[in-house]
Amino acid sequence: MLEQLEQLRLEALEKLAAIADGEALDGWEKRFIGRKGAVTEMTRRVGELSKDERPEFGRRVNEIKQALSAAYEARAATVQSAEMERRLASGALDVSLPGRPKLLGRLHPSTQILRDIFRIWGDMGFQVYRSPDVETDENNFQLLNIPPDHPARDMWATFYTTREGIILRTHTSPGQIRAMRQYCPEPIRVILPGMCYRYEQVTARHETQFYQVEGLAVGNQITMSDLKGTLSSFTRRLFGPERETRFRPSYFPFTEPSAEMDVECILCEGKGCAVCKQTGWVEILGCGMVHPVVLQNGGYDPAKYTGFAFGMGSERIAMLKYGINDIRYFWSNDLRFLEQF
Ligand code: FA5
Repeated sequence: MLEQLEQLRLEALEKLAAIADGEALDGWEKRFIGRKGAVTEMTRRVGELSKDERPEFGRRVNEIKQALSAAYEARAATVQSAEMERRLASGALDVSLPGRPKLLGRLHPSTQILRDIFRIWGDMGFQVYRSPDVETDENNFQLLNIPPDHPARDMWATFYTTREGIILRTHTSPGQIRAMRQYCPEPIRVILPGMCYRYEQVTARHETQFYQVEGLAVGNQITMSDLKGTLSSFTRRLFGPERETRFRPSYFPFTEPSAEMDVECILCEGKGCAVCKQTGWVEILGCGMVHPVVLQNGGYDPAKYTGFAFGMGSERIAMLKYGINDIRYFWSNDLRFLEQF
């Protein structure tokens, strides 16, 4: 038996010396020194020996088991470091290469200009009032003094939905009715920002969806000079005091009198170009004194209250402020454009 034991020791050491990977090493451990391994099996055979031979055999088995365990540990360390070196060599990492920069998101130019606009109106005491993109025909038109079949409806090419009387808002003006009905009879000073939708021919100045920022002030002594003064103060703060502006008489069914405000074209410095249709001016907003019918629809008595309202296109304003010559850039998702802001 002692001889068998010795042979087992030599065979185990010989096999161990030839092992080069972790998997073979595990197999070796199971085969020779594991719970069901050959050396453990030998200890169980001690009963086959005479009483005198047993102590000597037991001692020797233990010695061999310890020696093989130590040899196993040493081999495992060598195999592991060889494997690590192999892995490093195959997936070589050049630490001197520059890292990959993390791409940071940025605010869309439309969002940036909206925030500029909110800040200025906030400074002038106007709070933001949100109203929905999907509106009723009643709020978008009828309560704004535009009955069904009124020719003024042609001013807003409308996207209809499959639900009778439900449309995508063509302007932010329906928010005026919502704000008035919520705050009546309190005085109001709000801006109503939001996306508007029109079934229009897309050109350098017209998109089918664009932001508007509506404004509404209602009180008991508000006049047209308040409207002109407030809007002039806004454009001075946004574009700087040197930029020329002008009011032109206009027509909206929900304001009387009505006007439009133009800003001198920044792209051609007022000389005339494609963006300003060779006029030197770009229209940025419509405005006027809230029509008595609309005040009444909002719950205010037009004999006691007056108000002014305006609706500005914020992409048009961004075009003027940043010298952008085509509104189509805003929603075409071209990173070369977006990354400039
Ligand atoms: C209106 O929508 C009125 N609701 C504005 C108003 C509000 C008047 C309150 C009186 C009182 P208008 O259709 O002109 O008006 O649009 C207002 C502004 O929105 C325009 O001056 C322009 O800056 C912008 N705008 C209009 N249509 C487009 C379009 N297709 N693409 C981009 N901007 C547009």
